[in-house]
Amino acid sequence: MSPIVVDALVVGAGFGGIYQLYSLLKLGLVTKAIEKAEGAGGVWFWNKYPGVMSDTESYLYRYSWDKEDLQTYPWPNNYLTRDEILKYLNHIIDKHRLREHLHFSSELLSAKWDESINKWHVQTSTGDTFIATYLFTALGIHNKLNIPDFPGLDLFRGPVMHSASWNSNVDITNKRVGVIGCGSSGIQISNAIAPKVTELHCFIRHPQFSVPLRLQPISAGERSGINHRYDDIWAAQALTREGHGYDEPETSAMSVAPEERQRVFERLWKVGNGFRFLHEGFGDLTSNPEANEEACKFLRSKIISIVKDPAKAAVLTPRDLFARRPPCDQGYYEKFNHANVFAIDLQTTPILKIEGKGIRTSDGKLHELDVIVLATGFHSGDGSYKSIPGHITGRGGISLSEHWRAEIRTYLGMFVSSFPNLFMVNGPQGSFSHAPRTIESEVDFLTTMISELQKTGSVGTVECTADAEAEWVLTCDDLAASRTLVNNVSSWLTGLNVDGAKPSTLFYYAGLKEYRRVLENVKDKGYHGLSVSTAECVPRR
Ligand code: NA7
Repeated sequence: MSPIVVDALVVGAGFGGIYQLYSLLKLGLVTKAIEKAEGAGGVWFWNKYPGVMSDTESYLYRYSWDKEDLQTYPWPNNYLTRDEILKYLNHIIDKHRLREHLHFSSELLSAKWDESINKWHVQTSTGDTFIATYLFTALGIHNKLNIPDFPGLDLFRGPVMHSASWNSNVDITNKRVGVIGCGSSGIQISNAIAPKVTELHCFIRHPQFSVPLRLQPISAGERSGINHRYDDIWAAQALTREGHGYDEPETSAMSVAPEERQRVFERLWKVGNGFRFLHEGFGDLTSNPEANEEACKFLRSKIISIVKDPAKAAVLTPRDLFARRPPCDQGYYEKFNHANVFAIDLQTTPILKIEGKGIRTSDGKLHELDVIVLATGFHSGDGSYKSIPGHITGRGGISLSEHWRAEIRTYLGMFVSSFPNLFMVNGPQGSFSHAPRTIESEVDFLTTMISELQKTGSVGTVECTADAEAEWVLTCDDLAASRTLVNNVSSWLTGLNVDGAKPSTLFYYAGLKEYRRVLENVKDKGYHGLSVSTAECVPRR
């Protein structure tokens, strides 16, 4: 098969890939996108487990640039289910005639930078070879599954499913189900399946603080109000840190009287949403351990008041800070008031092995099961890149996995030194903020950059300098240490959800407003930190 020659190849058809494809086509570049899955949606395509849904407000969980669509596209509730998100993304694809440029069921097998012609050679699982001037990877951060090395896992006689490879043909009704893990996925799954199963065994290593989601319908009046304010909403969002549509006061939790603190926490608990709980009441719950501990005390008391059995409540009550990515639920803790729902403390009794009939913990007990669910998360961040079978290989034949052997290193979360014309959308060390808007900020930056470089008519390659990359890593490390508590706990935010992993900084934690300011600044300074060579003309079309 002769190679497919394109200006740009986009990998991935989630929020990032779809918008990047749209933007490059609008620029007039010959662009194709490949996607491993048979449909669009990225992480939402793969995660089809019971109870899966978003915890970002529906009116914000969409693209800001399609003004007409913002007015007309329906969303019935304040939060979206997975199916609603997939429907929305497919609607965007069709509305903007992107489908003809998308190759589904086409996995990126390898990408090699060819220094002789300054192009990427990309091989896919369908046997296609692409020759691309620009390679945009929108691989997502929760792509490579984390399957812990439990001894005997293959000996289990029933189905074993990871949360992101849920098998809808497995009927869990009236079955004894074990769920290992209690992050967002484990909590949503446990909550959704508890009423259907005979027994639910939740294997919990580090319990998490879950705040009710408070799913509710949006009335026609509320929708109309949002429609009228949409431009202002997006403008205001871009000036916030988290970008989730709520106020972000600076007030320290420790600066108010304990009664006032309690009143605020109580209000936030009633409003719902973990991110909102962490940011809408006080400005320092995610950075000041003392303030965070006050939130923890409040949430621990909620867990204890909901879960009637003190032994179960003890297993479900976190001992460490509220510094993981906050999960949300719809009655999770209440489910443990049912006699058939069990909480197993893996810190006291770790999993010893898995046997044909179930999971044996270190106290010798066999938890007999029909189905095992691994809600054990992902090799988040770099896992999506390191798991590419034939690697991404840059200058001098070095692979991205080798480049990141000691630590993840990027510039702005989009560029990697020695990897010319490789642009990551929503890559590691991008901003930790509202995902669709963060993605839009990156895509807009990259597309403007390409557009400006194209105008010069003499662009060969663009890549970040090793210095810029090193400085960005330091910035990310400093921000994680000074503005967050993520280093105080083990979670996917530092890669420590994976057994034996080394901690690394996966995000830039100064927030959306600052991230957008930095990007603007880089652009205004003539793409500071990026080195542009004029080795070859990019063909104009
Ligand atoms: P998470 O949040 O990384 O949660 C993974 C869970 O799996 C967490 O409770 C882990 O416990 C647990 N885990 C991982 N390995 C083990 C082993 N070996 N033994 C026992 N328990 C284990 O993944 P999710 O899929 O829930 O959520 C990921 C993101 O997707 C989420 O934050 C949203 O952004 C969407 P641990 O805490 O490490 O003790």
